[in-house]
Amino acid sequence: MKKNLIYWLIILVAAGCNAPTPNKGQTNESVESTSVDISDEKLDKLGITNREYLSAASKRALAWPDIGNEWFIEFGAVQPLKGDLKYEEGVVRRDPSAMIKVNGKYYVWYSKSTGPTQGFGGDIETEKVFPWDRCDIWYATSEDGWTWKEEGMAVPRGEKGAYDDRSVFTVEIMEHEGTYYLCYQTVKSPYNVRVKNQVGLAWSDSPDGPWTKSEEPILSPADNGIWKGEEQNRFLVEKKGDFDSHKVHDPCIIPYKGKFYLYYKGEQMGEEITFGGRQIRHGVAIADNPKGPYVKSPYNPISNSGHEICVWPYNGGIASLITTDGPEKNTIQWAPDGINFEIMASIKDAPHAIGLNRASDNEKEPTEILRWGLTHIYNNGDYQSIMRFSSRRKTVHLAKGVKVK
Ligand code: AAL
Repeated sequence: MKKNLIYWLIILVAAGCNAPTPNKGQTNESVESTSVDISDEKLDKLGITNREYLSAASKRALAWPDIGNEWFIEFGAVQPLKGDLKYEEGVVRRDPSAMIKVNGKYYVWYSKSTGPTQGFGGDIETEKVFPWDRCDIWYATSEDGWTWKEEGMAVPRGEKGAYDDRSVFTVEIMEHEGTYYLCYQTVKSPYNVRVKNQVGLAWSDSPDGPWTKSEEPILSPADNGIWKGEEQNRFLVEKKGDFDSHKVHDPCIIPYKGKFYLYYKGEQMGEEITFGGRQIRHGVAIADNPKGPYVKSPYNPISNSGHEICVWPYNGGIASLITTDGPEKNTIQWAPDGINFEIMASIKDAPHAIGLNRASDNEKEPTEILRWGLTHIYNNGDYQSIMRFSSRRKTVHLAKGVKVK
């Protein structure tokens, strides 16, 4: 144990000494790492030739945690759905919620709108600025997860003047003690590029509704950013503010440790492109009751990358699929406490906007819940449809015809 600790200290110091110097002209004191206490087995596993000459990459590899391939998966090609949820020209169906199973039927909720997107160049009072603008929340049911029946609207946009009068979209479902909760994004008109996005909640004692909406949002962006000037430009700021100073998105509530953890994506005023792409991070807000009040964790942000929230309980902690944006995109992470996430696997081609299958046995193995579920694709710039994804664990890489016992 003690030897282990000394070994890690040496590795961390060695890795730290060789931290990159990103700017031209700056010098980096080159420290040779010699006599590093690493086992022969470890060197052999990592294929490192000479312990006296460790490259920066080898030092990083030596600092990796000793985990197996239990979290590593590969996604298959996405498949179209049948019935009412197959692609329909002129209709946007996107951002599916998780699926839950009630009385033998899968239920899913999603954002639905009609007509093309005009964008921000014209009259934002009358036009549609994004495919997710002017949406209501609809739902569908299925017996097998392939053929779906659209059942109707679940949650409409609010009355003129309400916080959700422009669009309600990107919904998630949670069932707790016989009550169903939908949490979703909201926008109030006018939908300009600086508009703040919030989170609303609706509840019902049946997945078929009727739904009661919260009178106020349950989550709002941090209000410590300052726009620069009056121009409609979301990149111009005096001060950026917290990671979620502009938008709180993709809400997903998980009952956890006797409380309710609302995971969400933050967008920041003055968002930049980093060396990993868009500056997108996740946060969590915690409540004693499903309806709130939700209090943002002081540890936020709890990711430095990612896009849509895709989280599930596993082995006493919370797992999270990190996609699309940031230096740690395309990883699966896990936090023993729901807050301090570490990378467990690095994957590729993760589907977007995943709707997990909450009816699956998520404790069977780390990624069991990702065996199949829902996602969306862009059929074109105007219209999106819901699709089905699948994944499999990969533990060996074999040529065609080769069999291993
Ligand atoms: C999605 C989500 C949110 C955004 C938009 C619709 O991928 O992150 O829902 O607002 O795109």
